[in-house]
Order: sequence, then C-alpha cells, then structure tokens
Amino acid sequence: MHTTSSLTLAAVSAAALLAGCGGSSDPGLPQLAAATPGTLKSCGDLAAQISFANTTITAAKAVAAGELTVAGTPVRAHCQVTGEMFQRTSPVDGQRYAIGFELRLPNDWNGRFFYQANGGIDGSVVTATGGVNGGPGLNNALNMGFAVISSDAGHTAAVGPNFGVDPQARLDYGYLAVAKLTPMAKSAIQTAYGKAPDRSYFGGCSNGGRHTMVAASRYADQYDGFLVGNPGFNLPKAAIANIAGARIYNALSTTAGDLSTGFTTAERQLVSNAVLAKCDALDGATDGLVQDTAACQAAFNLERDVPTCSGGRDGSCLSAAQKSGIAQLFSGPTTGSGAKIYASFPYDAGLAGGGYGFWEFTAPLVLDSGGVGMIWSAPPEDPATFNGPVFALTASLDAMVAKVNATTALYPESGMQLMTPPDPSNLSVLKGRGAKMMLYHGTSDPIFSSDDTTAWYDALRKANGGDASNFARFYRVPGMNHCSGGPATDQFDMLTPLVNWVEKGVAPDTVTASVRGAGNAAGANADLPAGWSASRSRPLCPYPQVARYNGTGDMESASSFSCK
Ligand SMILES: [Ca+2]
Ligand SMILES: [Ca+2]
Repeated sequence: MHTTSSLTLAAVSAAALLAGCGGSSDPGLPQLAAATPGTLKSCGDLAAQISFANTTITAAKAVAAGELTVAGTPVRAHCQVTGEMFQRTSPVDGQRYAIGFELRLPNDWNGRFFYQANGGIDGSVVTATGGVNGGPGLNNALNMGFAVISSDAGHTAAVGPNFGVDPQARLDYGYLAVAKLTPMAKSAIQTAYGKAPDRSYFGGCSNGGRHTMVAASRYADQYDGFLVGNPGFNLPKAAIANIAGARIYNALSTTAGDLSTGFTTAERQLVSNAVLAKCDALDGATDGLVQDTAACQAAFNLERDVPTCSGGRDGSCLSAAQKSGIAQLFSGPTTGSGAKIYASFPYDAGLAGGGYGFWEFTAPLVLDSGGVGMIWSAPPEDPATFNGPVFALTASLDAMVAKVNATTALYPESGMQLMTPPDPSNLSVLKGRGAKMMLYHGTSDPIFSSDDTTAWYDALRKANGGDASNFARFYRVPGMNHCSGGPATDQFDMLTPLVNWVEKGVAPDTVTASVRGAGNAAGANADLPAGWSASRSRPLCPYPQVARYNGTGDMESASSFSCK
C-alpha cells in the first residue's frame, strides 16, 4: 500500500507516453547492474577491524531484531558502528570539532548503501534508519536491508549555529562531510561484508534534500540514486526571505512579539478555504486537495477572493494591510532595490496547520536568524552578542543578502557557494553514468518553496533538450507542508521505485501516497480534515502531470485518479 503503483488503465497509457519520451529503457543511457546481497561477518570485531584514515571507531554494538522499532515495526538485526572523523581543535574559536557518525549494518544485507542526509543545521547523529520519504514512513532503508550512515555533518548541536565561526565546520556542513564520510563508509562496508556496496543511494528532506541535491551535483560519481525531499537548495536565500516574512507578520501582529497574531489560525483557514473555493474542483474532484497547482495560481486572487474587513479583524476577513503583506509573502519578499530575495510560493490549501505556523512565526526568529547571521554570513556576527530574534527583526535585509554572497580571507567560500549545488541544472555526470533522481515537494511548504524546485526542474528539462524524465522525476505533493503534515497524502515510499529505476530500468510513473489517518502506525497527521477517510490515497504524479479524478469511483482511493 505504501509502495508504488496501483495503475489504472489511464495511468498505464500515461506511463506508455512517458516511456515514449525517454523512459528507463532509454538506449542512450547506461543500465546499472542490480545489487546482490551479503551477510555480516561479525559485529563485535568491527570496532577493531575497520581502519580508515582520520577515523576513530568508538563502538560496534549488535542490535537484535526488534530492539529498534520504526513506526511500530521491528527493525531487522544489525550492527551499530559509531565513530568520528577528523577530530580537531579550531584555531579560530578554540572549540573541538569532529564529524560524528553512526553506520548501521544489517546482518542480512541487500548489497546497498544509503547515506541518510539530515535536516535543520545538522549537529546530531540521528538514528541511521534511512527514511523512504519526508513524512514519517512505514518502512525504512535499514529494515529493507541497506547499510545506512547518518552524521552530525561536523559539529554538535550544543554549539547551535555558532559553529559557523569556524570556516572548516561551515564547509563540512555545506558539502565536505559527505566527501569525507562516503569513502570511509564504503571501506567499512567492504570490511564488514567482504565487498563494497554494489549500489549507493543518498536521500533526505529539507536540509537533507539540499544535501542530496548538492551531492547529485558534486558527488554523482559516488552515488547511483538520489531521493530529494522539499529541498532547501537555496537555503541562505530562503532563510532571508523567511526573515522578511517575519517582519511582515510582526507589523501585522496585534500582540507585540507574537507574530502568529499577524495571521491567525482562523485567518489562515479563511485563505485556505478561499483557495479551495477557486481551485479544488479544477482537478475534477472537490476533495480538499488542489492537484493543479499551476491552474490554481491563475484562478485565485487574494485581493478579490478573500473578504476585506470593514471593521475589526475577527477571522472572517483580512484587513487591507494583511492582504498587501500576505500577497507579498506569496509573491516573494524583495530587497530594497526590488530584487526578489528567494522564490514565490504557490497558493494552496495547507496554510492552517501547526507546522505551517512554526515555520512562519517561530523559525525566522530562532532558526533562520542563526543560519544567516552565524553560518552563512561572511564574516559572521559576533557570537558573544548575537541575538537571533533581534537580528531577524532589525538587521538590514539587504546587508544579509550581501553577506551570504560575500567572502573574506578567513571565509573564502560564501554561504551561497558552500550551501548550494555549484551548477544546479547540470546533472550530466549523474545522467551519463545511469544514475537517477526522484524529488518531491509539498506545495504548502512555507519555508522552501515548491515554486523554486519547479523552476529548477524546468531549467533541468531545458538543459536536457526539454525532457529530463529519463533520469530525474519531480513529484509535487498537494497540501503537504514542510516534509510532512498539512491536509495531504504525506506517506509514501519513493526509495523502492528509485531502486527499481536505477537497478532494473523500471522508470517510476505514479507513486501512491496515503494519508496518515487515525491509527496510522507512523503517527496520525493532526492536519487532516474531518471528512477524509483514514486511508485516503492519491497518485503522486511526475511533473508536469496532475492527478485528475476519473469522473467515477471512490474519491478516497488513488485508483479513481489518473496522472494527466
Ligand atoms: Ca481537488
Ligand atoms: Ca515563509
């Protein structure tokens, strides 16, 4: 249910069309061989046996089947190897740094390696189970038999964003930790199983999606499949735009210091409902989901379609000032000279939930501020006096934009250089060796815009003669917020279809996604509307296709929709 295709006849013909314009069996691209399984020789001995330059293995611990569970499901028996690479003391801030990691090696191995790229500003060795999508999934790469690595990307969470003072820690976080960990992990796998991984995969959401796009650009010679979720591949710019948004909310707020009063939950629901009134039926189903994102942007007009308050704000209208400010948020905040800082955001139905509020009202003050001020600015702010909320609400936006693009002698790569793919629409190495990429992005993500990913994918198509579908496919997830949540079918497995594409030449068409309704093993999604069934499913469609209702059939089932 959480995997791949329940294809209708119409979807089959759509698949045939896609294959016609250059699907998996594209004779121009190499076909990579399938991985073959292996067996872990021993666990306890690995701490002594794994030997790699600049690497300290601190423990190798056998984890019995079921000792670890994901979504209530026991994870298979494996060996948890923990360690550090490149321990050092920074000459700049005097702090100790290292690239901490864990590598989980299943006893029964499928021959594959998965690099689990983590979110936020990294800093924690998140349990290396290997997510198959952004929202909590029912399965995981480790339990599928992958050897999975996870790392803190070269700093600990204890220092917060202040690791940005150390130039090396910046680079490790940006892209170099991957370059150091990858050959070490492959060597450790060779030691553990007697052979290196046959196939290697890389995946994550948010900053993890950014890591994955950067790896696809920089390290496509070392990985065969890339699973990109809600990517912040222009993270410094996105963070500044989100800070600009915080100022708009601050100016609209009715309680000083509480940005959420600038655009209340009732008002966000009002706008969501107005979007649905104009856009829901465009896909043939009045079901609370806006599948045709592009048509919706033409159909919906905030000024026209939401009532303007004649008196005070009471949740049934927006003030004129709110309309103006919120329209700016969606069109994309600009610098003093009128240049767009980041991207536009599409109007969609998923504005009312708690996750949306967190990213809009809290993150700019406590996350984006530290990223911009300490990690990506050259030079960084003074950590002794830096105050995130004050910085976010008072520092010059134009200066922020200038500083994330600046370099100094001590910080020779700008924040934009170290965080973003060097040449984003050039994936010629990836494509040329037969590697594949699958991407997804929630259209109600308020921090990283699906418009940015759409524009990138359009540029990728353009750079490949108008069609990139023979090596990269992009799926929009209507209603989904940042990696999960929102009124959305946010549970799906994109790793299995990616492996099938890479290793069997089976190009993915629709990916079936489900809601996390009451009783879902990975946790129920609090943002689901009351009228939806607890098991609603929808096809996710490869862009530019849109999931449209067939006109008959159960509206709760993916089988009643086709990608067109
Ligand atoms: Ca609809
Ligand atoms: Ca935002």
